[in-house]
Amino acid sequence: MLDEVWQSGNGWAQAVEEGSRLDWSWDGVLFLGSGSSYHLAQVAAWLARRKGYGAQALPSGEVVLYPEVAGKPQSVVGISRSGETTELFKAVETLRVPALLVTTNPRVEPGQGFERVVVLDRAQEAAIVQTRSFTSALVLFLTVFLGPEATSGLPKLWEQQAPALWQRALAWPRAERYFVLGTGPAWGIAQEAALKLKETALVQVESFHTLEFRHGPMSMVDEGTAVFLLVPEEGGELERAVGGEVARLGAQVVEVAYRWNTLPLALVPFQFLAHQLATGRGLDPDQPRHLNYVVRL
Ligand code: F1P
Repeated sequence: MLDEVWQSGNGWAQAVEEGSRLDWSWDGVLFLGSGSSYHLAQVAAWLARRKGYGAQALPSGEVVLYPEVAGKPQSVVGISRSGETTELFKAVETLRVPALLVTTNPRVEPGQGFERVVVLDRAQEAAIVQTRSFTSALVLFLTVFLGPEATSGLPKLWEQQAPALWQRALAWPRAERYFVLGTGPAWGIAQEAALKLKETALVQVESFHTLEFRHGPMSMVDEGTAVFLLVPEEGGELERAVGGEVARLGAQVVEVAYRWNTLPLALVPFQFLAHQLATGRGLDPDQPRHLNYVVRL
């Protein structure tokens, strides 16, 4: 896991190239995925909607169970690191609309409902938990919806900032309970950050939309709590106000500032923290409990 995170830059560079030449009609797209890939589907759908495209994201499993809730999408964009997750292929088979697959698996070819496949093979990983495959596919969608000018500098920024991001995670609080909060494009990132800590280090962690936190979950806050607040560099007053309130309730609050095009750099410290917490608890980050590389039904 850790070696693969350190080598994230190659996958990001490939994602900028692939994203720059990816032409797909984005209107009416249903983004599908499972686990980490569903979190990414939410970020991609948010970026597409912000550009004015009708787009939504659903867990592939939800479409397998209730295809009617998918409505009538113009097309599907499936996200699957392995390119083998059964739920995704069953969902696409059911919907029978044009479909594009984003994967890191070079053995996957068009077929099984997918007419196009984008392969980020430089982001392939052996570790069971997703790290650089997630951030690379994120760079792909940021390139598509923000433009290559917004992401072309990311691989270099990664090389420059990676050691400092490791140190940042080392300096982050250790607590009995963690919350990761985010809004807009960072809501999916908050869910992924929480999943990383959960599946790798088995810690008590949840993610919420920041402004939803007052509507109940804040009851859980006390001195034993650390709250990570993903907040846009510009603006973010409403989100920061939540940070102020939970700090007054005794929580350790960590602000993680981001711009839309630097979201991958906001997520990586959580991948480092997951590894640090796991090894700190005597767990093997490369052998997460009850988790397989591919979920086949
Ligand atoms: C999705 C996924 C991963 C999780 C584990 C099991 O896989 O849920 O998010 O970390 O590896 O599979 P994929 O469809 O993206 O390959």
